[in-house]
Amino acid sequence: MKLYIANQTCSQAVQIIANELGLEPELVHYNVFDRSTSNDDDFAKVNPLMYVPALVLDNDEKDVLSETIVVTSYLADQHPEAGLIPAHGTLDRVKFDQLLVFIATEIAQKHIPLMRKLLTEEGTAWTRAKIVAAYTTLDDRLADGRAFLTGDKFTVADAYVFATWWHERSGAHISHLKNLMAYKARIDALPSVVKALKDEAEMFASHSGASA
Ligand SMILES: N[C@@H](CCC(=O)N[C@@H](CS)C(=O)NCC(=O)O)C(=O)O
Repeated sequence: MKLYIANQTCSQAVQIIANELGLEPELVHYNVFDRSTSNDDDFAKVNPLMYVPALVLDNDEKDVLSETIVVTSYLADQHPEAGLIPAHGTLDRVKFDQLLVFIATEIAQKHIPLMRKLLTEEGTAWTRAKIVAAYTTLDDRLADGRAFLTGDKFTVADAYVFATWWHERSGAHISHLKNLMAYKARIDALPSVVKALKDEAEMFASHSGASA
């Protein structure tokens, strides 16, 4: 498999899940600013919307999967024994998918116009308040002492929250959410996360060096 990633973006979620599963996709770095790739692939042909993550499968069709929650869920579903996602067809899975869509729409995608400073003053305040409200619901979930969002097991949802931890860049203040902060520190220490950040930094450095 070939995984297209970009520096400090949601593609970290896929790297982390791949690491949890012991998979070793070939990593390709995509520079979101100059649109180059570390191996000179034309990224527009991989994903016409020019978004990472994009995962090229090893099947005959070389299918390309995009959408962070789809790519991470796909990998986790291929390895049910790892317990990174509940089984399809169960109420637990429906509730889990509900959480993933919530993270995608209420956190990840709400950060982006803030980070890019695209909003009016009123839009900025409104969007930041939505993000803080969303993180507060995650903090509430963790209030019963569970280690991760759905229990004591790290899952796809936790990888996604980690990969979209952009509140400092978007100016949303959440440091008062103590359960969430302790949870983030737990995720920081996971070997799958440490490896993802190291691999990402190496890819970014070598691609930046090559195009400088
Ligand atoms: N709907 C996509 C959006 C992914 C997305 O926003 N990717 C960002 C990085 S987190 C990106 O590739 N941005 C490049 C750009 O906007 O040019 C998903 O959920 O995976």
